[in-house]
Amino acid sequence: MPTDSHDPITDAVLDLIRAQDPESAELIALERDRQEHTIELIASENHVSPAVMYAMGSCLTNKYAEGYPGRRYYGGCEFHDQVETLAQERAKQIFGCSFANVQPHSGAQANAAAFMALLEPGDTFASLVLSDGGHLSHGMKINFSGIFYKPVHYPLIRDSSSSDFETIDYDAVREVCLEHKPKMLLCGYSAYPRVIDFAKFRAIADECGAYLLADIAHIAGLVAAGTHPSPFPHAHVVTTTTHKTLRGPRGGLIMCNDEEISKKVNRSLFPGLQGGPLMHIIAAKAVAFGEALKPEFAEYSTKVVANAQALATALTGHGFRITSGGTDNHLMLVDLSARDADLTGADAEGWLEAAGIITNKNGIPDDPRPPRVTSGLRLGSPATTSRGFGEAEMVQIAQWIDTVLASKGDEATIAKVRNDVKSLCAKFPMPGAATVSC
Ligand code: DSN
Repeated sequence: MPTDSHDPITDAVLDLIRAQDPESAELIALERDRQEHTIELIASENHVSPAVMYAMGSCLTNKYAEGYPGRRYYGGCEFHDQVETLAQERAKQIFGCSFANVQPHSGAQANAAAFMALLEPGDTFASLVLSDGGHLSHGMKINFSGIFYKPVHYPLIRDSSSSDFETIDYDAVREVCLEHKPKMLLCGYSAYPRVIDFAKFRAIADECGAYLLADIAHIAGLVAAGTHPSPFPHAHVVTTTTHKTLRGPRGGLIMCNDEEISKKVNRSLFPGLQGGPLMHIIAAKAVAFGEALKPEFAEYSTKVVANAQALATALTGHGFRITSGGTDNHLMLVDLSARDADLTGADAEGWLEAAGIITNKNGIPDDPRPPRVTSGLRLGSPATTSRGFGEAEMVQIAQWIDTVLASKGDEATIAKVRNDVKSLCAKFPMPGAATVSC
C-alpha cells in the first residue's frame, strides 16, 4: 500500500474507503501513487485543486435534478438550483458571453448538443479531419457526427517550403465552404499547436451562410486567462471540456450569445441527449470556474504556454521535429520519424511510460502509420505546470526523452531515468495535495 501521500485529506478519505472496501481503496491508492511519481505530459490532462476534487466527492451526487434551475422535474432542488446558477454565472463571466449550459457530461456530449441545435440530420458541416488534429466528434464515420451528419474537411497547409507549413489553410477553408455550402463550420482541435483565428473563420462562415461552432476543449484555460484569443464574439456556439487547460472536473460546457440558439442548445442536451445532470460535477465546475477567475490562474496559463515552448525548443535542440515548427499554446506534436525513421509513437509511448514520463502516441499530418502505431507523440504542459514545474524542468524532461528514445528502450537506461524522474517528482508534490495554489 503506497503511503507517501502529501495530502492528509486524501489519506483520510482513503482510510475511510479502506475500512469498508480494502480492494477499491488499494486501487485508488495505487493510482494516486502512479500520478505522484510520474511526469504527466498528456496534453489533455491536468491535476485539479483539492477544492475541485472534494466538491466532486460531495453529497450532491445523491440527487436527481433533471431540468434546469427553477424548472426541475424533482423536488428538493433549492440548493442544486443555486449551485448550477453559480456555475453558469461564473462561466459567463470567464468567457464573456450571455448563456452557459454547464450540464454536458463531456466535451463530446457538448458537441452532440451543439450539432443537434444547429443542424438537421443529413446536413453538411466543415471541419478539420481527426488525422490532421481534429476530433472524433468532428465528423469521424464511427461517431454520431459522421453517422448522422455529412462532414467535409478542410486541410492544413501541406507545402513544406511555406512558413505556415502544417497550419490551417484559411484559403482552402473558404474554398471548401464555398463549394459545399455547409450549414456549420467547425473550428477548434485536439492536436493543433497554433493560434486559431476565430475572426477569419467567422468571416468565412458569414460568406457561405454557415453557423460557426468553436470547440475550445483544449485551449479553454488559455482563453479564460487571455493567453489565447477568445472565440467570442465570433462563434455562434462555443463548446469545451472543463478538465483540460481549464483545470476543472471531467465534463463539458456550452456557451453562446443568442437566446434562441441557447434555447435550442438547452433542449438538445436535456431532454434530447442526457438525463439527470451530474450535480456534484457541476458543483466542482463552479469551484474550478471560481479559480479561473483569479489572477493566479492567468499566471498559471502564461506559465503553461512558456513551459510548452521551452519543451518544444529543447526537443528541437535534440534533433526532434515539432510539427508546424513549434507551439503557441499548451501542446506540441513531435514528428519522431524525422529523427529516426524506425521509431514509432507506440514504442516511444511505451518506453517513456516505463521511465515515468506519460505521453500519448499521436498521428502526425499524413502519417503513414495507423492510429495505434503512429509516427508522432503529442506532449503538453498543463499538468506539469500545475505541479509547479518551470522551464528548467521542461528542459530536463526533454533531455530524458532524448535519452530514453536514443536508447531504443534499453532497460538500464530506462531504470536510471525512472529514478531521476521519481526524484524530481518528489520535489514537486502533486496538486490534490495540500500545497496546491488557488
Ligand atoms: N481525448 C481528448 C484528448 O486527449 O485530446 C479529446 O477528447
